[in-house]
Amino acid sequence: MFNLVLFGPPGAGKGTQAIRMAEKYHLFHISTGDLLRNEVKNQTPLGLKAKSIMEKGELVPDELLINLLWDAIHKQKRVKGFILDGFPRTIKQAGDLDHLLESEGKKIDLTLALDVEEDELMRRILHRAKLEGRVDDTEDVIKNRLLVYHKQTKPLIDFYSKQGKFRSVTGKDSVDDVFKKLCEEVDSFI
Ligand code: B4P
Repeated sequence: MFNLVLFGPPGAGKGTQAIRMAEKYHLFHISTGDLLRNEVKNQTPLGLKAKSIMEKGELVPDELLINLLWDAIHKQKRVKGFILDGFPRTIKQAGDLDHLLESEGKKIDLTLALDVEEDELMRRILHRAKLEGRVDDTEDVIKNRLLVYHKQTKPLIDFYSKQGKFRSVTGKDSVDDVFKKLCEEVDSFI
C-alpha cells in the first residue's frame, strides 16, 4: 500500500494534480473539500454545520473531518493506496490520522507539497470563481483562507519533515510540468 498526501495552500493545484496522480499510480483520490461540498449539497447534519464555516474560509472542526475521512477510507476495500487532497490541514488532524492508520498497520508514506506564490494563488482562484462560482472563491474569503493556511496548516511542513516524509516541488509551472515533477518525486521514492 502507498499513501500519499498532496499538500499546499488553497489554489495551489492539489485537486488538479491529485486526479492525474490517482490515475497514473492507481491510488484512490479523497478530497475533503469535495466530500464537504457534497455534504453541504445534500444538506446532511455535517453539511449544515460546515456550510457557514466554509463560506468564511475557516476550517471545519477537526473531529468532524477525521470521521469524514476515515469513513471515506473504509469504504474502499481493495485499493493500492490513497491520495489525500486537502487533508490533513491541522497538526491535530495529522496526529489523529497517524494513530488511526497505525492501528491498522498502515502509514502515510510521502507528503508532496506544491509551492506557489500568493499573487498566483489569488489569480488562479479568482479565475476559477468565474468558471465555477464557488462561494468561498471571493477575494476577501481567499485572503482569509490564506491566513488560515499560514496559521493552521503550514506547521505540517515541520510535522512531516521531522518524519522524513516531506518533499516540495514548484507548483507555479504548467499543469503538465508540475505533474511531471510530482511523478519524478514519487518514482524516486517507490
Ligand atoms: P479545497 O476544496 O481543498 O480547496 P482548495 O484548497 O482551493 O483546492 P486546491 O488547492 O485543490 O486547488 P485546485 O486544484 O482546485 O477546500 C475548500 C474548503 O473546504 C476549505 O477552505 C475548508 O473550509 C474546507 N476543508 C477542506 N478540507 C478540510 C480539512 N481537512 N479540515 C478542515 N476544513 C477543510 O486549483 C485551483 C485553481 O487553479 C483551479 O481553477 C485550477 O484549474 C487552477 N490550476 C491548478 N494548477 C494550475 C497550474 N499549474 N497553472 C495554472 N492554473 C492551475
